Amino acid sequence: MTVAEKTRSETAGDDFMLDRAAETMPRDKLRALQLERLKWSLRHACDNSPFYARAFAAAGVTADDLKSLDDLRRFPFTVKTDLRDTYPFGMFAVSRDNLRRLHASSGTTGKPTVVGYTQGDLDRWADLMARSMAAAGARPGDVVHNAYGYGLFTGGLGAHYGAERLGCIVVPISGGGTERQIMLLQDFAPRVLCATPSYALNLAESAMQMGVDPATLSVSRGIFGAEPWSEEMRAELDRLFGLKAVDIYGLSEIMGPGVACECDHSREGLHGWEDHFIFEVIDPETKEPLPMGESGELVITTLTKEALPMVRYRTRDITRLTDEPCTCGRTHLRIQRITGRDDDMMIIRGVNVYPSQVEAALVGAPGLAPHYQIVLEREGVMDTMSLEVEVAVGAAECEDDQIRIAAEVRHRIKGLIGVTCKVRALAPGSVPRSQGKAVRVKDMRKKG
Ligand code: DLL
Repeated sequence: MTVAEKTRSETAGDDFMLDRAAETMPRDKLRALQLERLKWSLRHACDNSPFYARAFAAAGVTADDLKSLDDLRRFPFTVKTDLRDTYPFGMFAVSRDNLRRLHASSGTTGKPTVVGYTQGDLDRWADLMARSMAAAGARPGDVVHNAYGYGLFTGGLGAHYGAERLGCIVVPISGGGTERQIMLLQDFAPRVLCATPSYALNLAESAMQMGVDPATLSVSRGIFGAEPWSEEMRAELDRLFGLKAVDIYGLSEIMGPGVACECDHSREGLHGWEDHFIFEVIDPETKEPLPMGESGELVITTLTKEALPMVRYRTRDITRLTDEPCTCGRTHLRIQRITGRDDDMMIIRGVNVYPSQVEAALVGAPGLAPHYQIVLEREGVMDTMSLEVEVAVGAAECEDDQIRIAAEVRHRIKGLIGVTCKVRALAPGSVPRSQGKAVRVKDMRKKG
């Protein structure tokens, strides 16, 4: 399929919504619904989860203290270590016979965090994921190539059941086996590609190596998430595949993918589904809620979760919210692109740097392929950052060219981010390729 044919087969301009009444609900009605559901959720948490009964008692609040949405700020936060401390099922608010599924996130150290779902939770997740995919431009009848990993990770099954709920035809390919994926992308002609952005990039590159121009593949929507990515990476994926790349967000502690998703109308921030969640942004230091529009840590409260209600869960994700109306007509507030996690933030000679800023400076730079790794080391008491970047195929003929490109990148990073770092420009194919969530940072600080 040529890019021109693809564009003609587009559904651009239609205003399909899966649940128009919910998605365009006037904000005062939305807030009234939130209050009603929040009262239920706090009561359910307190009555059925010994963890929350203790946490509320320690904070000196009861579910009855919530009279308005503003009262939520009187309730305690929940953090990831609460799940670890109560491993595996200690925070659940339903009995075992009501559970239908478990997922878990691997975590870098020790035990994973385990989350559980009732049948009702699974149904609502599929509904919200279907709503998200429709907002991103998927339509009933579309073939969906689902390259999110299947298993304990919520990406694969989350997108799978959402796509089925929307009425799509799912190709449950999972991650890996990249050459086979290219064959199936050609043969099954999907309209929608679901993957992490880094794996989508890997797919595009592998296609080119197999002599297939990814822009000639049939995919016209990419539903990409599960890791931080930049506008520059979006532009690169749009260009390589000739598609519209749309950002989707979620986390297993809250549900999985589909907590928020961009619409393909504006692609300016992700609609957070406020009929099922309350979103706050707090200052991570003072823990005080910040006014709309200010940047800080995203905190999410679930309104309808049965098995694992979450009260004021600190996501560690850094973003800001906007309630300005969106061109698509949806009334739910928008979460701006997640710039990173506060635990991913690096402090390099006093400058705060997120990996996504480095990505924004590298992707699209002349002579570079969009693959990189950040290496953190310690010199004395200072953290230092060096970059391993990759030259584009044909961009460097000799070592001198690689040295010149490295110097240009160093200059660019200094100009755009304000930090000095060492840069190694490596030959094409040297940086490890992603199969799922990309490992952007090699932290050598603890190793010596
Ligand atoms: O990554 C769920 C998911 C699957 C989302 C597929 C989107 C698509 P976890 O493995 O629990 O769940 O990881 C959650 O990943 O707190 C963020 O730090 C990060 N993350 C997820 N989506 C985005 C995104 C899934 N769109 C953690 N942008 C979250 C930036 C994201 N970071």
